[in-house]
Amino acid sequence: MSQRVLEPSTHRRRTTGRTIALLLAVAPAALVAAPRQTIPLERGWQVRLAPGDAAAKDHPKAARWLPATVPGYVQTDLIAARITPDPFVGLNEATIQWVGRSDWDYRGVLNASPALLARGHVDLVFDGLDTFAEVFVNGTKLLAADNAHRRWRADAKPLLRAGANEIRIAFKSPLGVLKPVVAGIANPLPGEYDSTAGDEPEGRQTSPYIRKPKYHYGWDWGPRILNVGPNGAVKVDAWDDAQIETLRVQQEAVTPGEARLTVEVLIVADRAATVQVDATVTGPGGTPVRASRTVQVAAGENRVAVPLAIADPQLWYPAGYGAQPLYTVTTDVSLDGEIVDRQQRSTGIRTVELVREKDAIGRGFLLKVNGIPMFAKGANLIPFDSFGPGVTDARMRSILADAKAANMNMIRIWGGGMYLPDSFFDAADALGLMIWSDFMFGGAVTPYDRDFRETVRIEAEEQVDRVQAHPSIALWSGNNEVLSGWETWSDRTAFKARVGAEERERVGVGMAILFNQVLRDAAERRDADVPYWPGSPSSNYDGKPDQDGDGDRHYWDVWGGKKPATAYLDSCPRFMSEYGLQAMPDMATIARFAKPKDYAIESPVMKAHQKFLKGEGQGRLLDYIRMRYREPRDFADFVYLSQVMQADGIQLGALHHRACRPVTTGSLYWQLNDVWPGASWSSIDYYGRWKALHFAARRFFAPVAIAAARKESGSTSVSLISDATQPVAARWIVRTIDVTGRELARRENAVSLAPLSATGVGTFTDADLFGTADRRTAFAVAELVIDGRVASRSLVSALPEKAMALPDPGFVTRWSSAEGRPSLTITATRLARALWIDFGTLPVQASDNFLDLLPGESVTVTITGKASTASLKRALRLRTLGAEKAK
Ligand code: BMA
Repeated sequence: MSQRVLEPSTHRRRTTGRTIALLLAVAPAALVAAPRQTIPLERGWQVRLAPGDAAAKDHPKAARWLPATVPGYVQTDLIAARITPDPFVGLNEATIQWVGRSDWDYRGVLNASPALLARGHVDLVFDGLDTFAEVFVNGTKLLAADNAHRRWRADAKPLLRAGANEIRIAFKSPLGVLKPVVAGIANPLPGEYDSTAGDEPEGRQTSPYIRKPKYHYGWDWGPRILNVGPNGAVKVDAWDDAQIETLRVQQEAVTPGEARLTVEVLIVADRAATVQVDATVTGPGGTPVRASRTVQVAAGENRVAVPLAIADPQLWYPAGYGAQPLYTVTTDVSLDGEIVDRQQRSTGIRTVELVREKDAIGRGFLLKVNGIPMFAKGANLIPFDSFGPGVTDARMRSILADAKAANMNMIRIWGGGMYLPDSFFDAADALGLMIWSDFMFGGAVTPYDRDFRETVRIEAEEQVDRVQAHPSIALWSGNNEVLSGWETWSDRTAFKARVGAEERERVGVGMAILFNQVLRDAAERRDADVPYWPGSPSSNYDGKPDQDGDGDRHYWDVWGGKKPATAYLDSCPRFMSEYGLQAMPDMATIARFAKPKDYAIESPVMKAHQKFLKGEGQGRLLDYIRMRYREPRDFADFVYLSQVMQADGIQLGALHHRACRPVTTGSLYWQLNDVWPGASWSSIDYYGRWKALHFAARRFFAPVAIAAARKESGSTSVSLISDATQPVAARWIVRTIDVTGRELARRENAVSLAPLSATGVGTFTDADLFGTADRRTAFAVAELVIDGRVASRSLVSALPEKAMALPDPGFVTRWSSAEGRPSLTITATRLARALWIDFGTLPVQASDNFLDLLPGESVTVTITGKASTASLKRALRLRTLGAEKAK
């Protein structure tokens, strides 16, 4: 097969960098101070097993050159070429493991014109190489890479000739490189999850020693797929005398009358010269503000700061508090009157403060944006896919839009994944979502050697520089669970005992230097506008991590510790950054990876798609269902009940956290999304389908809400919650009704909801609420009424639903059409608890779902997705916790 030529791409796709290729098709030869030219190299790449790799015996087709997607992973190329089956289906995860254990060669051709070769520098830039790679140009080594979270750049000009040039990237298997290293270490560092593929001895993980997305090694919600390949864009970057390496935008001071910004460029110059830096900020109104500086630069790196003042700045607000106006910052660097480079950033003006006041309980964790105290409502984001580089901007945007639709205002990017592209932050900026951004450490204890610290420093500085202008970034955080793990996890306690005091000290101090100095410096110096937090959970080294009274908290006694969801009610943490319950995805999603014969709770396929305790999570799901609900009638009922259990449980926790304001200032449940189709804590599944939890979140995170939380002791507290910045006139009503709608008791009152607060209405015993009513059929209904409309409702029963006598709701349905979409009205004759409007395996979604309907109440939903009304009618099934309608 002949090699194809890499050519500048003509179609648009996501690039992770933000360099603007200046408007030149061909660089004119021998012109001094020509503009920088950036050419993406995306086309014509090929990949094959490295010659001599043992895998060729079993996979001979992989030994021949195959088309490769760049950026991308060899795994997805092999799936596309049908050399290895889709690992998301059935038990196929096992059959892709050989790929990450093999070495791979990529090749492509760079066609260099004389004009290109006349440039002062012709750099090859790799926005990502995952992970151990060597790059050769025409057979000569250009660079070696060993960190998938960094950018790699080298001047290839000395190796290039006019015409075709071969670019080869030789990737070594991450396991192949590190297993012998770890085998030689007496006490290897504790890592994350042990290999489920039998390719690493238990307790001897290689993952602590590599800078690669940690979830590739398998997580408790995702498969083990050790991806290999260029995970970022590959570019040619041609320039002569000077180029802009980074552009940062920093807020110096923001008042209602003026925002003072500093635009800082890092200029890399080839020689000493006089350069002019022009900065322009264009606001939402379109009027540009300009400032210039003429400076003398030396050969090498030069930082030039250009101060700018914007009169009457329009502030960026988180969703729910105001608009999201954005400003465009453009900088031009000129030499001898010619613009040689231009870079652009989109930014927003806002202030972010982390208030850590000491009080009787400990120390708070309150984010203030533009001076407004925030209650953070949201979820934790894991990577969008097992195969990161293939994720489109549209997919990222749609998950974030779904988060906002569920009244979230904050998303935490969890540290076991990868740094996300600018387009992710663009979407968050536009939607008004605050982003809590972990540095990429998933839980493993970190090495303390100098080289490791240095590569992390470079990685962190590059990543902060790249995205710091985005107003959505509200916090940088050092890691996920590394600090709390070091304190309490049993493997770490055993490690500390085993290695003795000196090594224990070295490891502990190494982590403190990394998270409290190296990463703190990278974040605070390069993004001084937002706070740095050394780890999630932590108390900023003021005390032990993961305390209720201080800092942020990951609470896993529910699910991990098997406690019932009511345990969420036992305390008011300062900021709950993780808590969660699992659920199955919908049958429509299950049908994508399983066959009807696999539709059993503990079938091998279902267990393979349940990563918690290697499949034991299925039993845990059943345990949680049995705590409160009926025994599943069949597999589809198990799926339904798992979602009801998850939604009810997280609702209880989230509303309790909101009711704990001002002690508690945030509630981020685990987890928003999935990397593949399977059972997990997500509220949106891999194919974007909302689980019951996501519909519930839209209600329990609504700006005003009523919380009625019953402890197992039998006392129910009722609270009114408002995120509004102004008082809201409302009425609360607590009624006791039976399942036929008979009202047994009623309490109510008019109130003015105080802004940004939670107010207790009262605590009621079961006797107060239910008196002598038959508790098998009685519910307390707490409602918040605003402008005559029920704005929020919570249902409470004295008995778990499994011990109640919930009737068949006696539904009446009516189909119509709204704006060209099928629309369904459902009326309940008797109380319907946890109604799920189910279309089986049809790929559709109802506009609302997981509803409680009181006797006589109706709901109308529209249906989106590909299915005729006739097939919708046929597939429709209305599931509830009540008795099934007699057939
Ligand atoms: C938390 C997270 C993840 C994990 C989740 C569920 O600790 O940080 O590492 O997936 O729990 O177990």
